[in-house]
Amino acid sequence: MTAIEKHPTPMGFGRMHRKEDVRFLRGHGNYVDDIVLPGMLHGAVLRSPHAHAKILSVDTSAAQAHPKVRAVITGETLAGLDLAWMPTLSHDVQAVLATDKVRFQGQEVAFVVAEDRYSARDALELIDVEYEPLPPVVDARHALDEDAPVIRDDLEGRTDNHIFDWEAGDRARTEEVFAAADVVAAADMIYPRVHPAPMETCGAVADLDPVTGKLTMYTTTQAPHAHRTVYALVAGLPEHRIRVVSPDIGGGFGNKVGIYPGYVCAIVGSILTGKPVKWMEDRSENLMSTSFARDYHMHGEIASTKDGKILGIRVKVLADHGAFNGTAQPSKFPAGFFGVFTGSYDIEAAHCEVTGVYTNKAPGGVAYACSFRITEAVYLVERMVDVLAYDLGVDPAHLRMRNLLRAEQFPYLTKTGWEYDSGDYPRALRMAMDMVDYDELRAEQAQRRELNANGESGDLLGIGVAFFTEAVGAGPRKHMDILGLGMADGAELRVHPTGKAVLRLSCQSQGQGHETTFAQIVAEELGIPPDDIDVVHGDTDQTPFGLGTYGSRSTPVSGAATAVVARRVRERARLVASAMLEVSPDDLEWEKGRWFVKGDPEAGRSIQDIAMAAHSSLELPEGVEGHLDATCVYNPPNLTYPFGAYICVVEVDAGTGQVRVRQFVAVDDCGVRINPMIVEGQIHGGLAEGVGMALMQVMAFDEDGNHLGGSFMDYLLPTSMECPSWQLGETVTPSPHHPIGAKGIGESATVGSPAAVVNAVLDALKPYGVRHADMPLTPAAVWRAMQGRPLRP
Ligand code: PCD
Repeated sequence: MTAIEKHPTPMGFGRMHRKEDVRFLRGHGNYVDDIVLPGMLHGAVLRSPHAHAKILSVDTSAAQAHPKVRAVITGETLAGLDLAWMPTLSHDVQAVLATDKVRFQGQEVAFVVAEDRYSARDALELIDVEYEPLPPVVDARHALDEDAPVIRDDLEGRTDNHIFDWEAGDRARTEEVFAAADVVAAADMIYPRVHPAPMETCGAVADLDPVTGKLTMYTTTQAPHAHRTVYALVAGLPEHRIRVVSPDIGGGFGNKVGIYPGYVCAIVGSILTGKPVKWMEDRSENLMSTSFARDYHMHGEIASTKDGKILGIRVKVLADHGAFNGTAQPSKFPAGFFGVFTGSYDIEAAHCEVTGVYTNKAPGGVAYACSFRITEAVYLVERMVDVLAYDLGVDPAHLRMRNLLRAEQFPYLTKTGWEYDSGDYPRALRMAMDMVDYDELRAEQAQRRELNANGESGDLLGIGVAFFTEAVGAGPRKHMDILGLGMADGAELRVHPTGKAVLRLSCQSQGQGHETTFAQIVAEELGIPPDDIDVVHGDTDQTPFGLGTYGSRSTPVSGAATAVVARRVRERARLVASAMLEVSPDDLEWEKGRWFVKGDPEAGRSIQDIAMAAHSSLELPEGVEGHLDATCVYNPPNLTYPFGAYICVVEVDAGTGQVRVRQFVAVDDCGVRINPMIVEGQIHGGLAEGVGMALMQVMAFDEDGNHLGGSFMDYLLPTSMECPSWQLGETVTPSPHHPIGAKGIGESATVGSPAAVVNAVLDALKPYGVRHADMPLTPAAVWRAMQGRPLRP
């Protein structure tokens, strides 16, 4: 069934058109840039042209004299307010506006507030900054060189660019396993710096009411409550006088998790002028200064027996964190959840080491469609398995099938300490292989290779397989926090007298369709039609506290909170129904939408009737105060572990290196699906992102640290032209610890697909003896990889 067909609205889970699309499709969405307040002023940021330079002086007098300028803010101004530096999400500090040095090209140096956006931008050109350029550190591999310039001399006692060392697994045991193995395959690979690049850039309207002292912050944030608490802690503003409103968001993908200097400047601008101040990034500012993702240099090794039983995996990573350590992940995980690099395989030992370094690049390290570095981990292990298959001369799908965890091994404790909750991996891989007709494809490939070798065809055929396990739904609060805030989330459900309901959530949709799916969870639990349930999010004055949406945690955490809260309402409804029917609550039985007397199905009351009675003069039973409303804070007992098997088929033009994705089969298992149509849409989007990263995206820099991808002319987004018609399959292995058995899905396809595409391209190049090549596999990169190599049939 395609999304265009009309689905009848289900009373619970099932395909249902998105409620929010009524406004989106008619152009009635309300984004931050749509917000216009009386007397509102506009801010613009002056950015550094240098990657690394000392600031000698900043002269703002000409800008101040501009007739439409109301304020010019510099690092000095902020230093006076103790706001020149702000904490990052990784216990570092980041300059809001530079005072001493600039540390990456595009860094924020000054902020102009003017009557209109154009004047603000014009006035930026009137600011005169004198810089003394310093040598930059551009290549992370030289960040720890003896003579490397020290980037963070603002930090006391700093003599190098080292940030952290982190390890996981058992080094000694891994060494033993490797020493005894028949085969060890090694490879170096880079997961390049990429960018979430949401359609809507980041921005804010800061409105500090000079009379009440209340700050209202309309902003593009995936985590409104966390932002509010951080503003309170950093700026010393009373938290109850801060309201963060996240209106409609045009895509987040991790880009809207952090707090950016522009937001803080907009707040200071509003304090100084007494007016609301809007600041919206343009595309180049978004690509150059806000959160990048990945940038991992990885050395992987995989050990196996000579007949292909994988024994161990070890990895060394050099992580480029840019000029400020601003990665977004739970505090105890400096390399995010990279620890899941053992992937989906049954192995004996594993070990990894990650070293983080500063370079003169933008800060970030966000979980771009990736639950905290899982994309890097999955890419590593899935490339390593293919490298092993190459060295052993065996089929990569068969090698995977032989080593995948088996259904009876769940719950499975990995060698690095993750407890995978549930899965049946071989079933998913078998389904994907059946869907592409794997043996048939390999036969076609053999024929094609013959033609290639005889010079009768220049089209190479490649088949790429990838299997992934993700860890999403962070997380159990005793292990996971961000800046000390435990990663639980809340839900509140109010049922009005007439049986209509409003659900208030701490998580925040950026396009995922929460207004629909979360209403469907309540509908499933209570039998109230989804159209009768309003979902409210994105306003800290109206919703319960929680850490927000990223790492595909909404369904695992807030989705669970929603199911629990609906069950609490159901239990209260049972007590009210027992009073209405004059029977003991124990004699009542639930069927979707009503309580009825056991053995007498006619004697029942609908949830709507019960809601009215709960607000009426009916004598309520002991312990029921009235109303049916309930709240819940959900502290997940574990993460959820969605998984999938992907097979990609590509054709590569041997003359030009151009890659065409001919076919892509994706079998995903995210447990119980609330809305299969939305789930499929999530997968389609993620697969497209994977094609983008594998074939065309990298945030490149020249040797002076100049950013080479500051627009969509250079930083390419995949379109339908580069994507095939996706073929999806599904298996359903419910999460045993989640109230409705659901696992997250939002990031699965972005996590799993890059390896499938790269494996396919390298499979096509196999006759040339190409064992590995780094993303992005642009025509130039593919062509370069083939050069000078003889074609072997
Ligand atoms: N679901 C269902 N079922 C299941 C699961 C799920 O139905 N089983 C659905 C839900 O409900 C929603 C969706 O689906 O609606 C999704 O989900 P999840 O998985 O839970 O997720 P969330 O949390 O909600 O979200 C988040 C994600 C992320 S994270 C990202 S990147 C991306 C995704 O999401 N982003 C985005 N997707 C999307 N889409 C759109 N449209 N937009 C956007 O922006 Mo990060 O960390 O932030 O990087």
